Amino acid sequence: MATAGSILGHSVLRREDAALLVGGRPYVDDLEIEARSVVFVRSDVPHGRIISISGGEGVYTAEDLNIPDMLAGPPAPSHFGRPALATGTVGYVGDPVAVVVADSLAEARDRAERVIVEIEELPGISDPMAATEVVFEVDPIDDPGALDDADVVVSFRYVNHKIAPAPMETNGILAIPNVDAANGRGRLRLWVPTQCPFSVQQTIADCLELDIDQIHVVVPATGGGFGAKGHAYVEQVVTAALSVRLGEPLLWIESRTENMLHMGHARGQVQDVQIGARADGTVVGMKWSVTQDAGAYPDIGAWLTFYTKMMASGTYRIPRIDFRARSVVTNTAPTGALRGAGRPEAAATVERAMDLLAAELGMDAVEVRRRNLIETHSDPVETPTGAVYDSGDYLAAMERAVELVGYEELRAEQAERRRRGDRYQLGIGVANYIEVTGNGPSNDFGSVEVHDDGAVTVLSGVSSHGQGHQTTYAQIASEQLGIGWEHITVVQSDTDLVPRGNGTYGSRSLQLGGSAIDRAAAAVADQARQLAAEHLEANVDDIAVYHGEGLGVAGSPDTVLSWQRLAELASEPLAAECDFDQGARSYPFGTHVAVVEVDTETGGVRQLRHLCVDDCGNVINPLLAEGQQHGGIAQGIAQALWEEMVYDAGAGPRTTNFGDYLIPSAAEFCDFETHRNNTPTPLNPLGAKGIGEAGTVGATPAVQSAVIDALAPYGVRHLDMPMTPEKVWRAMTAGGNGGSVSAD
Ligand code: MCN
Repeated sequence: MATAGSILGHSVLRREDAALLVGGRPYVDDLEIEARSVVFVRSDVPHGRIISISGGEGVYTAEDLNIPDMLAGPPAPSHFGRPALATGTVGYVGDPVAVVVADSLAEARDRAERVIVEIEELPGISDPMAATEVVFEVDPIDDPGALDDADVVVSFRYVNHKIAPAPMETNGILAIPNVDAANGRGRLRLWVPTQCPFSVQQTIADCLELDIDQIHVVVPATGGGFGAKGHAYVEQVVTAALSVRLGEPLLWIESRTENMLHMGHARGQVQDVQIGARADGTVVGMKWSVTQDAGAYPDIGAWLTFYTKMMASGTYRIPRIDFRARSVVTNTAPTGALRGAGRPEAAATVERAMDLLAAELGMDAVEVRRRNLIETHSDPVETPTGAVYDSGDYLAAMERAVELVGYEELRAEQAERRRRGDRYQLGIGVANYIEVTGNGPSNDFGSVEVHDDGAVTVLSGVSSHGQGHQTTYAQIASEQLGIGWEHITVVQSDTDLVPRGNGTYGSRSLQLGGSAIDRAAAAVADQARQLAAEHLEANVDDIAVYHGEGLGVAGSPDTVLSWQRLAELASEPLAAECDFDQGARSYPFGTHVAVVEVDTETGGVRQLRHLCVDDCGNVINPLLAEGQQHGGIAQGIAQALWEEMVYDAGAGPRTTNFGDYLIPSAAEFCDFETHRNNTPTPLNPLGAKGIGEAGTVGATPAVQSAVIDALAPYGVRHLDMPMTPEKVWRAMTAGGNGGSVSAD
């Protein structure tokens, strides 16, 4: 990507970090604005009928507030919705039932504890396979004969268990009203840690029946979202509504336990899958029957099976696929989006299928993959589930990964350890993945303006919450204008300062938001070129950008006009905006290899290596891209080995804090060996695909595969995640499968 003298492709240090480290950019709970506190009274039973709620000073119920049902927001189907506060019934532990306002957080908590909610308990369901209420079904692909040409068919059940987003900063909102409750005029200012300020603005305007321009959303520093802060939460709507009603600033900050109970959990799929192949390992087809746990109210997660279907053939030439998926209601927290959102659920299963097939045919796991990978392509390729892969070189990623990791040597060491009956058995897992990025609307907003002093302001419709957009977007504008990135201010995350945008999720921000800035900056550079040509009486084609100086005739540095001078000469501001529309999604891909050691006496798993070759096309900032690889890998490994949101059979939650829910620290991981290949996408001017979710899609199946591989001598072919020492030990000592696999 980088040309000589280009700033693109360079690891510019994150300019946002200094302020974050010294508290220069506050989080919502640190804003020094006087506000009363809001605390929610929540259901402590999984399912039941509300008989009564004791009121009292500062206590409000659904009846008092009368807020319309909240929609999960696009792209979820329009019939998805939930009441802001429970009405009639409660659906899960943590379901907000009433809200309390008091002068301090301590007082609000005390009062909330004194509210008596009488509930007649109903049976709670946590097992999606026992649930009967279906809220969504993807359009099925009916191909009953998908496996007809197979010599061998492997059938298995894959459980992709629920995990919690667990961002470091819990949820919250600060609402400052300046609205006349009598006539509804005025404005409401909201500080919300969110990925999507414009969608929060829209939802709150709808629920409060205010005009959209009466709502001003500002996103303060946000301590991670991971997909879960992609839409407004009921507590944010209620707090906003109450602040208008009471005419005073209100602050709601969630506790860690509330966050664990309430913030959209993820994955939660049970998949019954069959893969069929010829005796030489060539796959002929797959059949999928998916049950998605939607939780108590259908939210984004109920709809994400759409992506699982789209990605159901992975990186492979699978000519026939039969697919159906239904989303069912249980008495658990609503299922939401979490890093990967629907795609890890496909990749993990396709990779498991490849491993099971290899085991069934007695083939090497890499060899069976090699035989089935889609050929290198720079033109789009359509899969049987309707995904249109933009560009890819899957074999190159896999061959590079196995080469770098020393696959053959590792297999030899594994054989040696097996031969000598080593207490520590080696496991090697290789997983190819492909995922879809640039999700949601295929467009986003960017603008560039050069001021009189030659400084530049860039506006962006996406909203960074850890990804480092301040840095990459300055690089992109700098590249086009030749103005040092330190003179470029990037503004986002404020609905008053930025006219429109769709937010940050689905690894869309660079390819859509970044391309919008690239195009807007190119337009400004053109304006300046034109102006310089007129002023210098030169041909516009002869005008060149002099980095750090301005524009002048190519080869004649003494003609250079500084940006200040150009701004002075311009009759209109040097400015442009762009709603860049990519028109299609992009498909980054890669290969992850995990090497683990299983202690056969304890079942403990030790990671020895984790290596990846990710391909997200051109990279603007390798430092940031690598940071994303690291974060994603950590979350991906954590799902395979530790994290699980556990509910008991009656839907009582068991993992409600970081004592029970095993969120890892950096100390738990081996070093990550991150590599990248570069297959640019033709879809945008940067040639860039997303990297934000690569790790959660690729790392999980590699680690799962590695642990199962270590257990092969014990007759284990499959084991459900998370692969805790107890589960590993039981599978090993039982001498069989920790899950359900059969072949015919
Ligand atoms: N980048 C790059 N070259 C590429 C692709 C990306 O230099 N070819 C850079 C981008 O400029 C950006 C970063 O890498 O600074 C991520 O870009 P992108 O892949 O476009 O992803 P988004 O910015 O849209 O971020 C969303 C993605 C998602 S969907 C989740 S979930 C996630 C993630 O990012 N949540 C995160 N990473 C996170 N990182 C942090 N710290 N916190 C979260 O909540």
